Amino acid sequence: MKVSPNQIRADFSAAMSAMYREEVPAYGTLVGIVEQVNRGVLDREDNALALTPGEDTNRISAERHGAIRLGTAEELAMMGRVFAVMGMEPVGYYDLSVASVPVHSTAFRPIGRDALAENPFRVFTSLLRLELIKDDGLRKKAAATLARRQIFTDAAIALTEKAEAEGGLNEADAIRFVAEVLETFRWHPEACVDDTTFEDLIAAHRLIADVVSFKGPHINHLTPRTLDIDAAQADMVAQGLPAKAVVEGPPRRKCPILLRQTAFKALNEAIRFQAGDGWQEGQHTARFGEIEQRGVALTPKGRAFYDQLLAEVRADILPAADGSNAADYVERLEEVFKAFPDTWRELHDQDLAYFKYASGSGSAVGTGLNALLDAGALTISPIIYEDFLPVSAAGIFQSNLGDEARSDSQAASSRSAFEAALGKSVTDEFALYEAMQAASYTAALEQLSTRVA
Ligand code: OOG
Ligand code: NI
Repeated sequence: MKVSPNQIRADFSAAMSAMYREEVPAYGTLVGIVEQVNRGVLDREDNALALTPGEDTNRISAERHGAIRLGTAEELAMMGRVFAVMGMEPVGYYDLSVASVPVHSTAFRPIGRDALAENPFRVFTSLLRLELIKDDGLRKKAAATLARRQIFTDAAIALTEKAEAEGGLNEADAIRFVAEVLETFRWHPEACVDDTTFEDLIAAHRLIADVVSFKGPHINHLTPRTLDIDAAQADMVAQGLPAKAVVEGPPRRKCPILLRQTAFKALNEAIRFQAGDGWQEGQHTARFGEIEQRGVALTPKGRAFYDQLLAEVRADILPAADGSNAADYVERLEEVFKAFPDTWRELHDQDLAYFKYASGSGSAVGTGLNALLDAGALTISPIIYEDFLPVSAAGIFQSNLGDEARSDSQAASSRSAFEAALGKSVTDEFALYEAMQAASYTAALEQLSTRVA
């Protein structure tokens, strides 16, 4: 009997969470905060979030995303095959070079409605763009260092090949697969470059040093999903976690849209460089903690409106790294976003967001979608946004790279190069939400017509 990819993903997500709790104890504190806040929200009677009972609520306690940064095309292609065994496909293309971060990225995640409901684990996966290192010598050295490493265990590769050949894994192999793949994400304090090279890489970009200098692409954060990020952020501060100054993304609203995120800053960690026969001590900031609140997925029209309003805010005021203008930034954000409708019906009727339809208890009077919704014959609930936001991601990257403003590494977006490295194309996230909405509509109408008949 084969284990379902959904089950392997759930097991892997749980194993990763357990490992990261040991590696970064503050992550455990975050999980505790989020669990408590979520219980409070779910106990409230009003269900203002319009969560679909069961489907949206069951997954929350196990929901999280992680992030890794890979060094080469070969690493990305193999990672894609490993994730596929767990039912995770590349969705979306994120070009971070526009924010002076020398990577481009995708999110590996489940795509079907049932798969998401079972376990929505996702991994934001970045590929270093070595071509953005200006210094010839350093670029070659970085490439040579990366070419020497093997980030997957032999067994992880063999089991991935077996799953591909046989259409899945049996239980013993699935357990082994989870343990072997976990090794790729583990932290190793031993650098695989000397301290001078490390300093040169840091000078080129801290992110480049993080990717090139270690044995593998250590998981750099794991993010539980909270249903009230402002409450969770306040608890973070109260418990002494070094929280980021502002929450990234849209402001607080009655009907949450897209994604709001905040993080605590990366820890200073002891690392070691090989020096002669012994080791030399060093320091690195790599790993941090993050929480997120997810809202409704926006249509292309809604997303364009969101991007426009956010750009308007950021043209006026940019959040300072030290948090000194945080209150002003939030005030401006809230003011500008008043233009964005804040009821589920308006978001639906104006085609700004995606919804799941279900048949309701009202009797069907009249025809047409709006009449059916008005009568309560059809009901809507938000389709949760499962993806990421490039401006927010850039803010998260930067808050963990020492907040250096860099404007010297901009480069043209290169989606086709990314897909060539991956070995397949990335799925368009809008098409997925659209299909989910359409399927729910058809099913709800069918249910309604059998009831009327
Ligand atoms: C990834 C940052 C992006 C998010 O939640 O937007 C991200 C990284 O730092 O490698 O995880
Ligand atoms: Ni993240």
